[in-house]
Amino acid sequence: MTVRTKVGIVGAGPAGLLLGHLLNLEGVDNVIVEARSRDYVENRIRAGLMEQFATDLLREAGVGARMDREGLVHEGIVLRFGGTSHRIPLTELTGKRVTIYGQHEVVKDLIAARLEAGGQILFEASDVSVHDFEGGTPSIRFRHDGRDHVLDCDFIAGCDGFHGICRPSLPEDHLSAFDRVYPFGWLGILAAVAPSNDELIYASHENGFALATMRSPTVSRLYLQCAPDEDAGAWSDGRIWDELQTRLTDDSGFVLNRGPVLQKGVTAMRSHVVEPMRCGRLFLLGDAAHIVPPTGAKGMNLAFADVRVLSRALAAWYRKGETKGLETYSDIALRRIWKAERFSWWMTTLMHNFDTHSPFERRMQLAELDYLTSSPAAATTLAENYVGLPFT
Ligand code: RFL
Ligand code: PHB
Repeated sequence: MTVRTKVGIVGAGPAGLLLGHLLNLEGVDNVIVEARSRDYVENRIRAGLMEQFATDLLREAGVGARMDREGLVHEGIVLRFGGTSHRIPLTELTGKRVTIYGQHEVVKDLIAARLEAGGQILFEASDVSVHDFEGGTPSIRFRHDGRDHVLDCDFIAGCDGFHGICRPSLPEDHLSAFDRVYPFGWLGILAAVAPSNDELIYASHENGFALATMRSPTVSRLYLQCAPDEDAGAWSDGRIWDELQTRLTDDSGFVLNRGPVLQKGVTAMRSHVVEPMRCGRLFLLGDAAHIVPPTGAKGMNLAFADVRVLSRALAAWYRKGETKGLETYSDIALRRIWKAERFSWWMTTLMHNFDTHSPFERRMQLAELDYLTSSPAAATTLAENYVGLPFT
């Protein structure tokens, strides 16, 4: 079966769903093709922290109501090292706030808005492939409901994440890739227990990094630095809580709330960027083009930033035939991406233990943490990156 649309979107993660929604608001029809089921994408626990621009964008697009009711607004974070806690007052330093609201909740809200507006998402599509985007007649081919489909479109948006098919479909000599693989991962848990602190705690400890974050007033999310190929099954719940308590302890007698572990998993850490993020009529967005280690909480925020730039460019093309936005999409998006890549790499390098580090390098980390938490200029540098740099 052959269907025609203006923009064919591959992937119903945060990038694909928000792009589809913003294009609908501009009257640009689009179809989303997703490999997984609705249930799977709505329950995939990943990001939690949203920059102010991201919450503003969802609100302006009419999909922020539940986020405004249930999201937790934060005005600071805690850095913990050498047994002491130091608060970085994000809002005091930058005027901006960040919000804890699970990525899967954003995904649920965007799917609900699309289906309510009569839009479609083709879940559980298989054998998805992209064609003829270097010429003027792009198409997406896939199987759905036991039948072969062809989606003819003006443009293809590759929003299919790091393991998707869009990026590898580009001619090899078209892309330059930049990579850094870190020699550790994060063991993450979701637990049915109230967060132990109102604000996120980032801890740099001799045993390794730990992060205490949350999803709601009754659900905690916690992470431990571990080996990149760590077997999560080798960690009993008791061992995880004990190690979190060790790494998160400070001199005020901090005690971690413990509760039932709902989910457990290991995430590898890498930085990755491809340039350019366009090939003819195919555009790459979000994790399909770049990933960051989660330390700076930038992945979903960057995906939304790409969507903001491309949705405006496509709207201008359809409204006024303007090509400038499409031509500059990659350069504009990459300026923000590289700064977020730098920040995520820096914060990861600052807070984690590296096997290759000597005691000298550990002292350098501690000296930098001391500087960050005692100099308003240094704290502001961290804060303005953490809350999200302004759009240029
Ligand atoms: P996604 O979310 O990977 O979505 C891609 C979608 O494409 C589908 N797909 C295909 N569909 C059709 N055909 C194919 N061949 C396909 N192949 C794949 C997939 O099923 C999926 O539905 O990419 P997107 O939309 O670019 O969004 C990126 C974010 O998911 C990611 O950057 C964040 O989760 C990163 N991240 C964080 N980002 C933040 O901004 N703040 C955070 O606090 C934060 N914390 C995190 C994170 C990521 C983490 N993990 C697990 C990697 C914490 C963790 C632990
Ligand atoms: C999360 O809430 O999952 C989260 C928050 C901040 C990070 C990474 C993950 O830096």
